[in-house]
Amino acid sequence: MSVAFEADQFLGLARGKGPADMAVVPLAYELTTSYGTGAVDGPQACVDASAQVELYDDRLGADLPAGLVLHTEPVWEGSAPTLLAQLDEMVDHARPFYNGRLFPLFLGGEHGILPALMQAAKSHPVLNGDLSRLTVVQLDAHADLRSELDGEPFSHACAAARSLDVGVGALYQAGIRAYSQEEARRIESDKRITTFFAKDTQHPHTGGEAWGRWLQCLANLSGPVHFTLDIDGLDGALVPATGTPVPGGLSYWQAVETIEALFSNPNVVVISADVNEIVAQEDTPLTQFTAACLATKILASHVLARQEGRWHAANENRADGAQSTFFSAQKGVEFSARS
Ligand SMILES: [Mn+2]
Repeated sequence: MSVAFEADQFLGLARGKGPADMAVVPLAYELTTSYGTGAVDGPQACVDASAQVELYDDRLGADLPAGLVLHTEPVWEGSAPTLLAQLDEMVDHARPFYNGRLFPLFLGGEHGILPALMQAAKSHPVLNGDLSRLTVVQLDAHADLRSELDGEPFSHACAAARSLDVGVGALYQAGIRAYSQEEARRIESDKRITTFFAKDTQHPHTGGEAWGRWLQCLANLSGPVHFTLDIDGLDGALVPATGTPVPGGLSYWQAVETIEALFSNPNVVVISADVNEIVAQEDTPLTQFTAACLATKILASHVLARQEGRWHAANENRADGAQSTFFSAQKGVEFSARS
């Protein structure tokens, strides 16, 4: 069977017929980058690179989209004049993808997108306005737990801290190897945070044991999860164009193993994911292609979760209509209240 190739669609897939089951949502957002720039063009570069990714997934045993409908949203670009107003715009853009029927995969853009996505996730039927039920699983070189960077509390360097501030219940992070004293103290003191440091999981002799504990941690999770993959969690050699590439990071297969462990946990429903800090590399497409391969693994793992009955749980206890009043009342409050 020949399938029409569509250049602007993720994986080059033909536009699906009927309502979408999964959506790739590119967010061209870059306002607080502190080192290398270019994250604004990353999402489109990732969509372009995805045309070269194999559709076949070994765990799925089939080609994507494996009977489901994948929708690729046009690239979103914020137009509001301030950072906080752009985050509000992003919440409005992301919210429809949290209707409980779709699995959204957001492509960033700097990691500063995360608190906006969490704000939007509140309207997911399985959370029904209570973000404390949500766990965030993060792969990253940076803890992203600063109270502010360069005076900006919504900097990409604060993404995890602001997500906890808007109400996320628990945070599990791995790959962490660049963080401040303030962040080290917060990791020690905040009971919601569990951190696996790269110096332990990547240790040449004992790394395997530490990595095993991370996988065990993922296996013990339950309830709704958002997976946030900052590609700088990978070793800098794999993603040299990302804003702040850091040596000593995760291997590609550790990222794949994390995704597979999370999506195959029978007690977890992964309601959404994002792959962020993608920057278009010019001499070779390695950075954006690596991001596209992991984004594809996320989609394949979601399809498998549906096939094995781990997605219907997301639609139980649906409270139709509850989201509209909740958000019209909340709109803008958290993100305009700067301390
Ligand atoms: Mn980050």
